[in-house]
Amino acid sequence: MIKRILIANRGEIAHRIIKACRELNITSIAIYSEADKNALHVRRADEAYLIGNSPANESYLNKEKIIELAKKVNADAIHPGYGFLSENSEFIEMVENSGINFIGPSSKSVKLMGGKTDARDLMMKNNVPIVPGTTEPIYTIEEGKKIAKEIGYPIMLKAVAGGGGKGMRKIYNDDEFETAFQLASSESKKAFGNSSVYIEKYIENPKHIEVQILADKHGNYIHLFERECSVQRRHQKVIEEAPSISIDESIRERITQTSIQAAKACNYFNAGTIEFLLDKNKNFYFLEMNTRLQVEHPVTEMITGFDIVKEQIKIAEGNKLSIKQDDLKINGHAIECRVYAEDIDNNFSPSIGKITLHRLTSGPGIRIDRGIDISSDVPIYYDPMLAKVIAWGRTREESIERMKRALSEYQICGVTTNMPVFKWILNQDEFLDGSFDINFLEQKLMPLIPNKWRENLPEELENVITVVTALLKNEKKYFNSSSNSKEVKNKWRDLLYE
Ligand code: MV4
Repeated sequence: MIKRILIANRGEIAHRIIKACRELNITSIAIYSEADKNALHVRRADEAYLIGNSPANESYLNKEKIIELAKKVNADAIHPGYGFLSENSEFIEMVENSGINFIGPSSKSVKLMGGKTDARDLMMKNNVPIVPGTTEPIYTIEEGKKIAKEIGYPIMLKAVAGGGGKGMRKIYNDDEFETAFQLASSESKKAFGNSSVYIEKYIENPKHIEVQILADKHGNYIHLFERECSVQRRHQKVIEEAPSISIDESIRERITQTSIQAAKACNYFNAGTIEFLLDKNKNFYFLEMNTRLQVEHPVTEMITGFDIVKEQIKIAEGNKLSIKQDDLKINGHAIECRVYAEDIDNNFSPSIGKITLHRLTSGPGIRIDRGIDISSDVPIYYDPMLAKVIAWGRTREESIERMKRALSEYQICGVTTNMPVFKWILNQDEFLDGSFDINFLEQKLMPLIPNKWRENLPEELENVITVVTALLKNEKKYFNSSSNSKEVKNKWRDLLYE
């Protein structure tokens, strides 16, 4: 029996895991860094312990300290959340050896899927379609060019130890090969301590689809359908949905069964995700496996009515899956918007500070998973995701309408957020008709960015600005020859923001 869970994470996911613990009558134990002394996850957990200084290396990434603390406070289990140590096979092995229950897959499965060529080889041998290319690293430029000729340009070089887009290079012809090979190798070496790269055919304008799977420690496997994750920028997802508008019943049947085969191939247990690229002809190819709970798990929870985090805990305890495949149905549609503290007008750089206003919203179909509250600090040290707004509806259209309504009510002041971007995306034809792909934001949104994206202030304050600007119209010191009332209004807005 698991009675005490140490949550080796922070922010909204730590908060989410605390809720699952509470429902299961399990004591939640938070860890926190100096920067997070006042954080929401610390206040909401049953117990909380300072783990170290603010930099992640000294706190949320400090393997030894976390395990030492877990032992000291008699935790039966560790939930790693996502990011940080969640896919660190070395850490997982240390937890396994300490006798503490790891709420996630085995270190073996994680290690196996972490090596990209090994994962591709394993998938190929288990009838999971992979992108055409090599299942071994390539060591010389001559060898690489020969293979490129066989598959045909354009191709991609990818890091064997990689993931998430680092060490990746697109190549269109032989002339580009040498430089790209050297850049990809040195980038891989720097990012992962391993310079090995391999080749894949480059898939143009694909969609990014992933399948949620769950498996127990008794060899039972189920899937929880797919998620659509193509709306992203620089490998950071912005909007996710379930189900995908591009997947019909026949593809769904194939991609979900393929995902179960993939999970079985690495003897997987607990929650995992199989990532695919879906090309223009609706062929899908295995990309990689995420051996952890994902940020976007709530959209799957909303369309299935199933609590993935609670099931993770029960699986770790050794229980059989609590639900059968046939009992799972897609009910309606769900969308998630990731709210980041970032400044659109300043190259999306993180916006740090104190939350001075946090006006939540609710209503039919709305769920907000958040790591902040009023007066929370948004530190520079970690990922700046503040909250996830999730909207469920009977149809995709209804979920979009509810999302727009919720976003118009949800207010965060003190830091700038990316919320104006959602309002733009949710009104685009490509988004509404489903023709968007992974390049949608880079191609359609980024050219618009030089415009002012700052959100309007609450209506009352906007009215004050208008009146004050009108009153000052005749005061020369507020207007020089080049300024107009729009600029003066913006100045007042900036002042009121601070
Ligand atoms: C690709 C690809 C096109 N062709 N592989 C990016 C992150 C890494 N996990 C895999 N990625 C890609 N691999 C081939 N053969 C395009 C991407 C890609 C991408 C994939 C999923 C979601 C967003 C993406 C953004 C840019 C590139």
